[in-house]
Amino acid sequence: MKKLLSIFFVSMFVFVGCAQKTSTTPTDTSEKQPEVSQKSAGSNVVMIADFSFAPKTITVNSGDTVVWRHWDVAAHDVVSPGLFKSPILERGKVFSFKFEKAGTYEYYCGIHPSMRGVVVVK
Ligand SMILES: [Cu+2]
Repeated sequence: MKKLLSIFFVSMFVFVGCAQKTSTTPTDTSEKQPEVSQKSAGSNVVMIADFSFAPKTITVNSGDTVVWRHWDVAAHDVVSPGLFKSPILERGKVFSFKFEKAGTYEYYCGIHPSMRGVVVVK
């Protein structure tokens, strides 16, 4: 009799375990990117990922704002000596700078100086 009872409890346990498996929790569906959503085409966005800037060279018009969007596991910043220095950025953070004058502006990551990029302003 005792054996029969224990079989009953085991089968109950298995049943409950299976029932819990079927309930799924809804995942995060928000893919909004509010910081740059007001930008028309997003063509002035430089992605920071895999220890590099992409695109490496971006060409914009004078008066345009360039947005760096960090999407890497490691923290990075964006430094152009004499022009700007971003705070240290982590995944999901953005930094923007408005380029008023035409020219070629080189920049790099202050943490990993081998990470380099160029902004060409027409
Ligand atoms: Cu870096």
